[in-house]
Amino acid sequence: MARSWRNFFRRDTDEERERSQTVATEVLPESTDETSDVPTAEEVQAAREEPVEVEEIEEAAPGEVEEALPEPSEIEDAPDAETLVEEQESAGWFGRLRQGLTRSRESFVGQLNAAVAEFRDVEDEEFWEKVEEILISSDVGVPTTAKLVTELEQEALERNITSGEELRELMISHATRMLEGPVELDVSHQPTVILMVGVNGTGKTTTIGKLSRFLPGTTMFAAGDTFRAAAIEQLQQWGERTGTPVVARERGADAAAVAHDAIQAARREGTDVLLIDTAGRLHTKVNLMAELDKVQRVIQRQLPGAPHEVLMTVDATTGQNGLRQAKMFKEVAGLTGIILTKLDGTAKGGIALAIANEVGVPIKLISVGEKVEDLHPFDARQFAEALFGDL
Ligand SMILES: Nc1nc2c(ncn2[C@@H]2O[C@H](COP(=O)(O)OP(=O)(O)OP(=O)(O)O)[C@@H](O)[C@H]2O)c(=O)[nH]1
Ligand SMILES: [Mg+2]
Repeated sequence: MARSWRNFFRRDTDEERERSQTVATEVLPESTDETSDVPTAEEVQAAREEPVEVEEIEEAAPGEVEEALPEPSEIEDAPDAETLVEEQESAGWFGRLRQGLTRSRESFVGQLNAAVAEFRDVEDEEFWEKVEEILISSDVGVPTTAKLVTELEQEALERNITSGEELRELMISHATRMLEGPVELDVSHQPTVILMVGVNGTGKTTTIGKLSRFLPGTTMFAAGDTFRAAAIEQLQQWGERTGTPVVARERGADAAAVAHDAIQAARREGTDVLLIDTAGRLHTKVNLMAELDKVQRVIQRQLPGAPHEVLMTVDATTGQNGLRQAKMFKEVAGLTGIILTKLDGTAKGGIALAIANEVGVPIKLISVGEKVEDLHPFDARQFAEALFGDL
């Protein structure tokens, strides 16, 4: 089944999962020595209930957070999530995706088409060199291209493929396999905390705004980018547009303190999903990473198990640079997913393959434009078809 918003959010609660795990453990053999150190469910629960200390963070003065929280405004003309999903699907997401990938398809797929049209013989080394060249020039990158071409060549040889059409189908299935990953977004917690990270200008704030339109239940934003001028206002505008309350402090405030306030507010208000924005740039990269680390620690201490998702926006137009950034953020921030943005602005959509193959974090969402409906759950097969399919 193609990935859509309807099967994108995982909503089963901790309780439901625990119940299914209990059933599973009942059939397990008696515990062995290695497992005897594992705490019992009661011990885990007791540990969870211990008061959590947050030393670095000053508590917000009474009323301070409330003041910062505007009442969700009525959003006229804005359809609810269900209607929005229906509109996006009925308008044909695949068409929009193909449209978004036009530049990529026109450049490298055009070249690939020409090469494949001439394909006759699997043992034609020149043909494979040409394919390699095309893939590398569209940012698939050297290691990923080598892997893909080796696999393709091997299977084409085994199956004695002689037609360009069969070869294209093979390319689509190999690319699909490479792009596939656990795509679902875990929104089963109360509140679920999603931390948005990434280099400046890659689309963090915009994606928070867009994503909130599709999320089930109630949402809240936290303006954790306290560094860039106008970053707080930008998120507040999204808050107004989407009817979402925004927790913010003044510019220059401690980002971890904002996250702390926001978790308190989300708990108090019974919010389903809290989306935390972060800075993409600080004075130095070391500062940025230290800040992200502190934000994460404060979140974890306040809400064990959170953040439940750490999503990184990667700007597809930055190509191999984006790939390097993703590897770095994975080390520091422990990513759970990548959101590949601005695919409409590049002729090098092949970067998706490099990211999927080399970073080891699934691409969960893609964006092919600035509008809300340009954001969509990532579907490996659909993407490979849109990229390699006939022009
Ligand atoms: N064409 C196109 N533009 C996009 C897409 N996603 C985001 N943008 C634009 O990219 C610009 C930067 O987006 P932001 O959301 O402000 O990026 P950011 O990561 O929050 O940037 P900083 O706050 O500076 O760290 C905005 O003008 C967005 O509208 C996309 O998929 N396609
Ligand atoms: Mg931003």
